[in-house]
Amino acid sequence: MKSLESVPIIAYIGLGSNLATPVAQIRSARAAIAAINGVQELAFSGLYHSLPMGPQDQPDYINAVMAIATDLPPLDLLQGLQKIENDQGRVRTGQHWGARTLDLDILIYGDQKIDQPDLTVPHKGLADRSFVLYPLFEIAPHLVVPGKGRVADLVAACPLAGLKRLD
Ligand code: ROI
Repeated sequence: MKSLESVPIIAYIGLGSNLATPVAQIRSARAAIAAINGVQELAFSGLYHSLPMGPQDQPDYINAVMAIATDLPPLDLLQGLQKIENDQGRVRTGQHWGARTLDLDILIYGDQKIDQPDLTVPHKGLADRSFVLYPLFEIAPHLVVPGKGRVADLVAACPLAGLKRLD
């Protein structure tokens, strides 16, 4: 019998960038995520243009959401994503909610709730971020977010806040 260890988990990754040609950052991150050992791309949302949440003296963002199947444990997946952020030139200035070349967040990891110093899943800000919910709804309209309810209901309760899908 197949061991449960080897059954892949479906996870959702949030991608965001507002520096150094954001559209190119997101496209190259998509390819890099799909190339991680133990990760398979399942779906990728459209690209969305969004106004900065947090300090307003920074450029607008490009956001997207990617669905993957993975047999990596969550912290290994996180490590793979952080390596991609660093490889694409992310500089950690220490400024809270400042501009970034690339931000990769594990939004959802199967049906798991994870509360660790380096990782909270589902992502804390998920329910009030239009730039996460709308692309997530686009690729997973029937999804139930562990502990937060149906993505369709979360989207219905979340104003667009200037979010626009690019063609
Ligand atoms: N604002 C937008 N629009 N998109 C993001 O990806 C994003 N990421 C962040 C903060 C600084 C909170 N603001 C954002 O980390």
